Amino acid sequence: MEMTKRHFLNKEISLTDLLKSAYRLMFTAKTMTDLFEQEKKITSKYVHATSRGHEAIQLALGMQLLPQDFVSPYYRDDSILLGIGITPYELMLQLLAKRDDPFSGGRTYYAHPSLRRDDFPKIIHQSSGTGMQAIPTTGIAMGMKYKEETGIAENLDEKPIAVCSLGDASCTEGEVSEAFQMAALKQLPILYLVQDNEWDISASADEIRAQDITEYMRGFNGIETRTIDGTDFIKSYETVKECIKIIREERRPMLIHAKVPLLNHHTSGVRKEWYRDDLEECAKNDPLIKLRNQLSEFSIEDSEVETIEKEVAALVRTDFENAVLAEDPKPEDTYKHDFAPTPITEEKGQRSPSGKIPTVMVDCALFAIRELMTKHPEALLYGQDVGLRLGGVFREAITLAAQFGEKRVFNTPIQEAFIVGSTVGMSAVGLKPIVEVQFADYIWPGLNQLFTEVSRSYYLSNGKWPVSMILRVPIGAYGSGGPYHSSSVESVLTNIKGIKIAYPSTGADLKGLMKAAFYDPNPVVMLEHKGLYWSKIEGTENAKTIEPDEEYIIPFGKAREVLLCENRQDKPTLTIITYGMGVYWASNAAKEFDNQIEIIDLRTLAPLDENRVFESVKKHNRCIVLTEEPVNNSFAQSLAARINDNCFRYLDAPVKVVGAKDLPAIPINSELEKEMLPNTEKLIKEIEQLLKY
Ligand SMILES: Cc1ncc(C[n+]2csc(CCOP(=O)(O)OP(=O)(O)O)c2C)c(N)n1
Ligand SMILES: [Mg+2]
Repeated sequence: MEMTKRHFLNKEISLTDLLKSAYRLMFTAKTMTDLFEQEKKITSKYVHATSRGHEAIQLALGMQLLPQDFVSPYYRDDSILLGIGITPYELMLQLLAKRDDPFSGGRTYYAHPSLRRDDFPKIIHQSSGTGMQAIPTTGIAMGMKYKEETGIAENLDEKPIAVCSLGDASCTEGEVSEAFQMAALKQLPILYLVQDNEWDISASADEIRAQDITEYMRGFNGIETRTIDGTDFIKSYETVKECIKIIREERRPMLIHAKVPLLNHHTSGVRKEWYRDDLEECAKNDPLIKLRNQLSEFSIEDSEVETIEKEVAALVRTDFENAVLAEDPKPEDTYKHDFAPTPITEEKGQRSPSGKIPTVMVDCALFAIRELMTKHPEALLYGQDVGLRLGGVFREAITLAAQFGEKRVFNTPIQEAFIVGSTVGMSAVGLKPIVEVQFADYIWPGLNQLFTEVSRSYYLSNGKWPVSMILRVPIGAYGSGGPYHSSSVESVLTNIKGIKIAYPSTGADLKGLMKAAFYDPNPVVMLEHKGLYWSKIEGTENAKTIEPDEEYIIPFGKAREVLLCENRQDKPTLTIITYGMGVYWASNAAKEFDNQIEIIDLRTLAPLDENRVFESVKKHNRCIVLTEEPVNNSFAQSLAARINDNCFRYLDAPVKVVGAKDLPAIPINSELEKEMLPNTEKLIKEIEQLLKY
């Protein structure tokens, strides 16, 4: 079968040739479904779902996409993949989680693609979370539009589009409506394809939705909808063609609501015979039978059809046998592509250039971003209230919109999921999004995207799609901010593998690390303590530093020596390992002791400068890990465990973790807040205890 996608993109193709090509592919999809069922013993090792019933609309789409397009198929979309030119053999390599699975190298399930080949449409990493592709894919469309509007788009005859495929039930999810909102608001070049089989595993449409997607779309001004029979290949092809043309030319969103029957199991693990009572009815609506009849209507000979079927059957069988024999990944492959290599490995530039006056931390960040945006047209900043009027609730982005314009610095709706998840798509089209959530307390609605999509993209696409983004997060307690404007969240973040996390405690570090974050191909969260932004709290004056020069950059994973002291014979000494506000509690507490305290500021929590930490602990034999978070199950506690593991023989006392009280929230009343949080006085007592040990 030498049917490549170029056949479909050849505009001269006759309708009969198109139908024959489509039939070949549709018959391939069916033959694969049947074979996977027959070979259950082998194929059931890993779960899979197939497109049976949905093939016509899927092929109609896949066959019309261009290499500059992006498509996000969901787990039932193996016919989209066949339609863009992926072979059964390649699909089966993923089915069996083999080493050469072109999508993930055996890391993820069947029909969870990611593709970055020059002559194919592009596919960013696809997760299993239903509906979760909506935001990243809408981010792609937002990136395409940004590039066009700022004059940095590639010059192509036909402009690229993004396509997001969704199951009907996934459209009830909140994140999907965030994506629709943004596509409608910004008029983005995206096609949403909703395949409506009226099933949500075993829950039926009447149980889970108040309206279908056609009705729902009436609430989104500016997304035009086509409602069609998705089992009719010709109708589907024409509708897709019309929509793609509109999107390519008019740069606005469209939605196709395709009604389809689900003919196969929900997945190989959740089987139709357990609960389906509509199978006979659905079988009457089989797109393959319809297409077969259309071939006859267009006078294509039975013998020709039979030849296609025979060729397909032979190919699918051979591909399967070869896929079964293909090698598995090697154990060492497990470790590849956790992070893309960063070019920033050394501290460079001038940290304290002469002739400058100290600058507050919030401005050091602002100046870093200003320098980056001046140099890099691909850099942009968005989030709540960062636009022209306010420049962020902490004025951390003030002047940026005025300087760079409202295309490059703009307000978003209150959509933390969109703010975080859209960076996946923006990064895929070559942009460098700098985004922010307003307070760490409001990172939670964005956390799903950070975990499910952003953090795993590089690893699960086997190194194809790093997500290069910066997420700025104002964090920490500051003057009675109360329970929803004071929280610390680093323990949750450090549990997400695949992201880097900085937590600088001075302006110079914030600027240097912001630069490193920008040039890092991986996702970075910048935790910026609100209480340090202006050094207004007594004892935090040193957060205000000389602003480093433009070249200044600090690699991640290098701690800062805040205060050094010698190991003494006459008196015990100890080291405090800390970050953020802890640096100032420690610095102020150290003044009460006679050269007995060393302070190490981690600066980045992931990666972590373990060596510097262990070195300091081994020198002083006593250690406090100091955090603003409640102690139990915290990042700090886990670091203490690592210190124990690595420095046990050197310790003269248990590693002590000092932090906030284990309570659900930080109360607003200043006395209660003080009671809950650590401070210099409380730390002094802990140090005294440990020195006596
Ligand atoms: C966020 C999330 N919740 C639950 C699931 C489990 N799950 C997998 S498929 C599915 C039903 C999805 O239905 P629909 O979107 O209509 O697609 P269909 O399978 O019908 O094609 C559910 C609930 C999931 N994958 N992701
Ligand atoms: Mg469904």
